[in-house]
Amino acid sequence: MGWPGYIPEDENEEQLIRMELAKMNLIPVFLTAEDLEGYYEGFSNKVLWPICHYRLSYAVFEKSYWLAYQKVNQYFCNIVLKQNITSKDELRVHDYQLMLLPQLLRQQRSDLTIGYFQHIPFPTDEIFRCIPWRNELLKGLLSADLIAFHTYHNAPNFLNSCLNILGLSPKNNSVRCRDRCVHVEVFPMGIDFDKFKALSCSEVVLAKAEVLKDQYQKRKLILSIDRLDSSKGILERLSAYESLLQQYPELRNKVVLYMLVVPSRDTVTQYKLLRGEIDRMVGHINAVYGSDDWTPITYFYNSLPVEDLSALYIAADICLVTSLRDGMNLVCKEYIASKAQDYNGVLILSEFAGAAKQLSETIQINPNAIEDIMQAMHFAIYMPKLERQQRMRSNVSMVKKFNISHWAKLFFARLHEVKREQEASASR
Ligand code: GDG
Repeated sequence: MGWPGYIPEDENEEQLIRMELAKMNLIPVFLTAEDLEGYYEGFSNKVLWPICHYRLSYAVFEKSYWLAYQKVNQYFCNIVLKQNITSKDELRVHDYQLMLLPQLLRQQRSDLTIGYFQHIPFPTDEIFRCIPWRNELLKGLLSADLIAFHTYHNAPNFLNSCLNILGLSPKNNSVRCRDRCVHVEVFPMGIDFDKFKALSCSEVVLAKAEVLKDQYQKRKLILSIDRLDSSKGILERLSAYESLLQQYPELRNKVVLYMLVVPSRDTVTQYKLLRGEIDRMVGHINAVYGSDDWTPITYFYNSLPVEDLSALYIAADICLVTSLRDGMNLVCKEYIASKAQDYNGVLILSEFAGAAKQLSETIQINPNAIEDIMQAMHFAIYMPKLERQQRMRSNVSMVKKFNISHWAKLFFARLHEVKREQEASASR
């Protein structure tokens, strides 16, 4: 169940969407433009997203956003409960847009098994407590049986918020809330490794990758792919690339930064401003350093079919991820899976992306240190082939092993187990 990402024009269209999604066993939750403004653009993206990504100054604590967030969470709850759910079913609530949903469901149905997975970071309690409605949000989550995050430090951050905001003392990795024990654990998400590996062997994709390689000839191709978002460190990346061209003029005409920025939330003012700033910096770098036969940055602001994405992964010599904060970052894992044939690629990865905790054989950088990103690019460009392949081999085996099915299996099995423990303790 989820918002289909679209507002139907009329009831006929709504019905059509409903029927199409039903074929895939999906149920749409339709939202109005007003809901989206207050709930999605407002509370989700102007309060929770910046707070969870440590961008306190971007947060707008507007009461109307909070009201819309409560209303839409209640609306989701109503639709979930209409589905004839039995106590054998398990509900898995995904992400920060639905933090109140576990409690709303629990109030109606004490028998349900509810897991919550947060895809973005959970900040320290000192940041989280800035939200005027922090108590309600924490209580909303604490009706789940299992609360899960991508990486280790998020769990203690959440438990510290329970302690310092609600006064609930954690015990190991759990916290007692009323009569229930809520487990707070970590399940790093993976990707569909086989899908990206298979794509990278397909004829269509290989042909597209050849076209790209021809287009850029022997130049080193540095790739970045992310949604338009200040948390992705796009401006920092551009500054570092400019420093590279300044400090190492011999690299001019020998490298290209291929930057794909996928449109996202660009009706939100901060995102609009970011987009303008990216346009300005790209224009500046291309104008100052470019020449008749070389454009330093190829920049697209759109989204591509997955085959094109895969061709970019294959063609790229280096993948550059500069997130200032990132729950996990799947792009870097997709890049690695696409290198499972020849292991010929280098990943530069922000230490603030969850993936950095798993991928030790990457060049890790502090994305706020422009000089470090620049030196990492220089190092990656000249890394000998043997070292590139050794590092990539190790990264490939991590991404292959901890893939999406592995994640799902662990998370779902643990949710089962937690529920059984709770039932056992209730019957004692
Ligand atoms: C959130 C968290 C966490 C991108 N451009 C295109 C396209 N994509 C796909 C990528 C990748 C996904 O979008 C982006 O995933 P990320 O993980 O990199 O980032 P977020 O969107 O911010 O995701 C993040 C994630 O949730 C999962 O828990 O890792 O930390 O912020 O799969 O391939 N796909 C296609 N065309 C594009 O142009 N087809």
